[in-house]
Amino acid sequence: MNKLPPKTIFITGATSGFGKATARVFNNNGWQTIITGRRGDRLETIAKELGQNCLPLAFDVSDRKAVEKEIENLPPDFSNITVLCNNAGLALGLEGADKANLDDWDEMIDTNIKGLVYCTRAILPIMVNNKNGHIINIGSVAGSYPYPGGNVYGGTKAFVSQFSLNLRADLVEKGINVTSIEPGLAETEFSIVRFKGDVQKARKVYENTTYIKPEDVADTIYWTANRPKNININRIEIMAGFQAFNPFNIVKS
Ligand code: NDP
Ligand code: 8X3
Repeated sequence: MNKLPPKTIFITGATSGFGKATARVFNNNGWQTIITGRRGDRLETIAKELGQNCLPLAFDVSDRKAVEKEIENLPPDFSNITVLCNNAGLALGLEGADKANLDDWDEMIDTNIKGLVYCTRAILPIMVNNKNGHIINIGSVAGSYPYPGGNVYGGTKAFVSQFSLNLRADLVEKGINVTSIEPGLAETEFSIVRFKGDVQKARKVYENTTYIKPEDVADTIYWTANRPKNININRIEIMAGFQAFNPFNIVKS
């Protein structure tokens, strides 16, 4: 009997955190794994660890032409993408809106919104042609619950959540599933990036608490990608066991 061809996942932001853990889970389960990010040296190291079923592609998701070129030039063995995991993203700064750096806002919008949209649009024709595929977008609890300093970061993640639902509305008749996975506090390089390399400040975020591990998110992505076709998981929100909601901030004079 002929064996089914291996499935292929395309993961953005696989040089660290959720993306790297996700690459490991899928690859260990026999999936062909396309790992992407800007740091090519890291991609090479991960590709060496994962072996021949892994294809590293170094590019910036916010560079529309680069995204289109990389996807147009996928080697035939890796071109039948089954799952696109739009994970690349970042928060920059935690200043209030009146003090925030506009360049940081631009970069978050360019990466978390435009990058995600570019990758989605470039890969969709492959899925539509195959009448099969699953887009798994990484949002955040910050897209549903505001917090001081979350401003544009939270806004970009609200976009991810709503864009995912609208994508699903467009793609339901084409056999393509769409899911938005929305985690809370997780220890990755996220806070080091947010605080521009200040490791001490980043470490404080995770002090004396229990947070989500990158492997927890990777397992959730793997579970989502392996549901039977008669269901679509629209949205999953995950918080750390010791994270919950704040009361409203009522300012009294
Ligand atoms: P990390 O900083 O550990 O990983 C972010 C990844 O995104 C890196 O691989 C980075 O690769 C990649 N990336 C960033 N900018 C670009 C770009 N312009 N082009 C290509 N790749 C890029 O953080 P996380 O793993 O935590 O973050 C992954 C996703 O999860 C993000 O979308 C984040 O917003 C979201 N999230 C994180 C939470 C957390 O608490 N950690 C909670 C909820 C959601 P490189 O620098 O090599 O380009
Ligand atoms: C990352 C989680 O709460 O730091 O998206 O914004 S949070």
